[in-house]
Amino acid sequence: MTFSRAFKTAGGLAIGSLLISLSACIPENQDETEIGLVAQTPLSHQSNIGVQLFMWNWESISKECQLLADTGISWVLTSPPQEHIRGDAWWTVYQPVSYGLNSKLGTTEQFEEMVDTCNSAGVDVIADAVINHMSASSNGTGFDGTQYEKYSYPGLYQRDDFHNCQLTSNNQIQNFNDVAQVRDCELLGLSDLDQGRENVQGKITEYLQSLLDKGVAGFRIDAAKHMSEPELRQILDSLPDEVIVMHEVIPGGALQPEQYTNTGDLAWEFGYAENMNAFFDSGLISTAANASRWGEYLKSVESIGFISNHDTERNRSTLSYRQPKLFELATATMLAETYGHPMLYSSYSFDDFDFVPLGPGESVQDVVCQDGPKDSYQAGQWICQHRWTTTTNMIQFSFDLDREPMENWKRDRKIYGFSRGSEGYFLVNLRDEPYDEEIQTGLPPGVYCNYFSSELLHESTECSEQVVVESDGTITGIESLTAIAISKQRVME
Ligand code: LM2
Ligand code: CA
Repeated sequence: MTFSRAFKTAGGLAIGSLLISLSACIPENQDETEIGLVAQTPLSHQSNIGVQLFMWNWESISKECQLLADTGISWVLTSPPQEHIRGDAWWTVYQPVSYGLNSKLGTTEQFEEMVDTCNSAGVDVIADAVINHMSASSNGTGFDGTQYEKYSYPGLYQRDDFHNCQLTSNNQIQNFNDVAQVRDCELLGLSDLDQGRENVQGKITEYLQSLLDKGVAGFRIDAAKHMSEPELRQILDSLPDEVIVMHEVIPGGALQPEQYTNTGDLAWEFGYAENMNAFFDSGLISTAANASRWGEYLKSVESIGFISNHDTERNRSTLSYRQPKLFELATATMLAETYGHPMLYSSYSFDDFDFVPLGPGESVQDVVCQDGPKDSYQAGQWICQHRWTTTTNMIQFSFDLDREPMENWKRDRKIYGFSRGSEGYFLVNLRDEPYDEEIQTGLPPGVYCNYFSSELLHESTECSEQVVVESDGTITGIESLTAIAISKQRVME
């Protein structure tokens, strides 16, 4: 399973006066391992940049899709589309009670409209599939009126369809090193589906297929680690070949993401996000940014790199909008590096774990992107990180540098840089002060446009911030807390 669909539908993207040809992208089925050196310098798959629009309702995503396409984003990850328990918290959507689509994120019609709009714009929709479990409450009425009990959902599942692991006192997972517990006991007390049963496989397949029929391109498999890989495989194998599958497997304990990607599926590389956090937050960039760090990751071709997601921004294991400057620089670095399929993260500000901006009837409010300073958000404001100019410009950088390898590393305390072949150079300064030393870029002399900090790179070819490369290929200095991203494709003189 590959991103072939995205390649086919995206074609060429016109951005202002620029035409980005996606035909220069990686040919289908090309395996990076053939090229070698993958552990040191993974090759680029950056033409498949995605964004998680966390808790964006269907109407808001619909309205955003053309803009995503214009920026060069080719897939969007939505929050889970299915009926869920009632309640004010965002996480009610992770407790399904039926596979109907009316939810706090919108109606069935709004979901269909979103998928159609995004597909027409050339943006694939990846739906978050919560198929490990149902709900945790003993009984209740769902968002759309479904009457349920923890182990009984009308027309769907009955007691026998759930695991009863009997391995722990309360049937909940207690030891994450015990594979049987991780798979068969209850995650957070959520009733745990038995994916070995024919009825369960059938109902899940039907649900996923119904989303595909509406035009969804693929799925994030929520809590993949908590399902038996062969049983999950049986379900996924019954879907068409071109379906994109992204497993969420948080490493640690007995199971690792590698165990889920052996049929060409993708998985998030949590280590990448945590490592970015470690060296952006602590400044230990010179050690952490060692090329050998790639070796510990999932193969680039099967991984999704990211800076933050909805869980990690809450448990603070990664950077988040709370450190806007570092988040912005880390996102730029991800887009400049060549690892994996980058996923951007776009969220709202909160001061309480459970909070999501709601309107009437527990429905999520329409998104209004907040303009203004990045360091003073009020709870409930939508941050729309994917619209930040530095980010949209760096998407352009990643297209312009395409498959050029990372080389010619520069590492110093809180300074990290590398060239992209002989075509471009990227440098970031995390110090509270300017860095004055000469840095070798390997580029021919000239006045280059700095993608990172120039205004409106997408709307015009004008360049508001220029960088001079001297006759010996060096640049001198970089301001505090900023980045320089230059390429031969944007030389001013
Ligand atoms: C995931 N990946 O594997 C999601 O990324 C993560 O966001 C989900 O947790 C989790 N797995 C289950 O799908 C979220 C949220 C939890 C929340 C659950 C269930 O992070 O806090 O748990 O959804 O809605 C909530 C309460 C928790 C309670 C549980 C059951 O926060 O305190 O546990 O419901 O009642 C007793
Ligand atoms: Ca399970």
